Amino acid sequence: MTAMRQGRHRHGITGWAVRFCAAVLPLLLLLLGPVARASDGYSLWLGEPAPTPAANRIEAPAGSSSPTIALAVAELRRSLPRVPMPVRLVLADDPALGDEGFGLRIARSGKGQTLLITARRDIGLLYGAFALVRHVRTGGDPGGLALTSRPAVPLRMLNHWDNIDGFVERGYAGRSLWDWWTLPDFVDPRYADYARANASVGINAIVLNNVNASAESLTAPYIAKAAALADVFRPYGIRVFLSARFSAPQELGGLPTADPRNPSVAAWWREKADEIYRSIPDFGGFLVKANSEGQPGPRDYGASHADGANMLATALAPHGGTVIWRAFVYADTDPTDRAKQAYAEFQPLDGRFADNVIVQVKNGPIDFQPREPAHPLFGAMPATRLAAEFQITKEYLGFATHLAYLGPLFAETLAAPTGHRPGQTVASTLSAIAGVANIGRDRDWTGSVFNQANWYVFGRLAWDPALAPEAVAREWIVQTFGADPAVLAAVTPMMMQSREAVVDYTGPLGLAHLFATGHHYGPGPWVDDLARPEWNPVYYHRAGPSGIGFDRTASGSNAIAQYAPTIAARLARPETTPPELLLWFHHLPWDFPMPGGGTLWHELVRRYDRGVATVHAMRRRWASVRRRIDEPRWHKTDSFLAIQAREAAWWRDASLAYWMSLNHLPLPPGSAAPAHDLEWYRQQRFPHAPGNP
Ligand code: BDP
Repeated sequence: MTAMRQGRHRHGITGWAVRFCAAVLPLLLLLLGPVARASDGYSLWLGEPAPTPAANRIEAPAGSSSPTIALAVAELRRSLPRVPMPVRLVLADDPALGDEGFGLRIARSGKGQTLLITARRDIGLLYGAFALVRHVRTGGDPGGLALTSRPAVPLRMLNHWDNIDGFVERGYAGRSLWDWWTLPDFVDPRYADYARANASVGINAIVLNNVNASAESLTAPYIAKAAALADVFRPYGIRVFLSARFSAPQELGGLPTADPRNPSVAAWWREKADEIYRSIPDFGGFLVKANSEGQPGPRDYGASHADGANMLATALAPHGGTVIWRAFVYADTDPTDRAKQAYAEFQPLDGRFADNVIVQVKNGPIDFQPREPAHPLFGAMPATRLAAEFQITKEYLGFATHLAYLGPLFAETLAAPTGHRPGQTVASTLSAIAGVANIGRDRDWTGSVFNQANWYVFGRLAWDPALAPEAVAREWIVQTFGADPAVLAAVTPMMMQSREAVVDYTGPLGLAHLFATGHHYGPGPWVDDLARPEWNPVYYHRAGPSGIGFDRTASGSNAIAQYAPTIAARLARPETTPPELLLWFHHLPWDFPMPGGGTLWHELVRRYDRGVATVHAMRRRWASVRRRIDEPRWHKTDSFLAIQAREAAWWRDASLAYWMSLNHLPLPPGSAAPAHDLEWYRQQRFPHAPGNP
């Protein structure tokens, strides 16, 4: 302010000219083109750097410097729109801010106002810088700022399912971002851009490799490659983890066993941990998928998951590392309901895991379906640290092509009451939140611009699970497409309705896992010939001439008994079960009367039709903003919505054709017949669908 005033006095005419241009130019630009600058999506929600650097005065903390502080200053210089006061970064020992939190406030003094970003540690200053930029870029008034913010959970992690050959399991955005071949010699500048995007939403941990891990990731050359990435990520507050194959002592160490109780196995892991920490002093630890879908694990030796996890935890403990042990287990040798198996195996181990073990539980009891009830383990292991695992990549929600904003899905689980303690939600039981990344080497990172919103909302909710998904959608829209109110008005409802649309056209009323085999692309509710019973969609829907749905009440698998009594009591009766989960918990006759007055069959059809109609509505809304969004992003999204409309109709038609072959009921009046007969849908083959290992 002071500098500007002096300038005006010294150069009277120029000053006027500058002020005139400053006032008129933005107006002119607005009139000239509602169409935003062409974007290939690379800059994500962070926006292109301002063409002329903003003239903000940024003051680094007196007497301290670090690479992280330098990044915070650089971020403010690059991205903060002009604010009418200097911005000062201050390190202050305020316990209210925690280790990663920050405060934003205005300090007034004789000389005027200063915008203060305060934090206890430099990473808090970087988070504060990103928060300030977000606040101003989304239209917030910097003058009224007075907030403190700290993350709800300490570990906010992305799990990459990236193989070392560059393939990404369930990845739909191209090859792996990590070029393992040229690492560590060539460090792609893109790695820093990736880290910056993560830091901007508070993600602070990255698992580099697939949970279906190759032991080779733990060899010296790959440790050196991981160390090069860790060096890039460190200033952004991000720690690197590796998925560890449980049988690595055999494969790499030549030991005859991987039994966790064998002293030479434990010694092998201790040495391996020491070796990793020599290269990556802040290594986060191991993520382990054990005894699940063919992966080796302690159960191979009659040892428990706790035995396996604790042995690794002992190896990491001297270095401050953590074991993230996945609870996603099910076995074909176990004839009980697959939805019950993780709880059955893990809940009895509560209290037996070491302090530096976190048990990572998928959001629902089956497998990342478009809708699942919350997993019964949340709240049921009070003496164990838990993580919730979400899938950001859309294996079951239309790959990269369907527009499905996952904020409502994430928030639904995080806000779900556990019933174990008054007021306890899933979010309040967590020590960590993990998301299976949707990121690859595509120029736009995630295969579509709208998939970027899922990366974004994952980070924002991991930081603060109480945020409303709609508010996060709005801030993402403004940062991604600009502040055009017409865009906000059209795109917000598109995003907010999109996940429910996918539920409607793939599996309404609590149906789940009806996907085609292997690649999970498209419908396959009729599949009944796979080796393991619980791989077959018919296992999940149990439809026949008289009804449909999985009875998980006391008369069936009694999975409901794994929930706290208050919740189990509600789920015990169809009348008190939320309609969205009806057929997840109940097997009901096709003519079961629904609350709205119609039959179950009619309600099912109505929802399939609603899903298809919502996608058409999304297309119309997108068409309405054609001239307001740059051509590359508008066009790609438009093409993808056309694919989604076609595939939504396919899902609806194939599913209805199949249900009708079982129940022989007519469609309700006004509902169109499927485009093809059932046989046609059954014959569709997609051997090259992406992401399939
Ligand atoms: C399933 C995926 C499979 C993963 C598995 C897991 O189909 O590719 O390996 O989850 O989470 O959803 O381990």
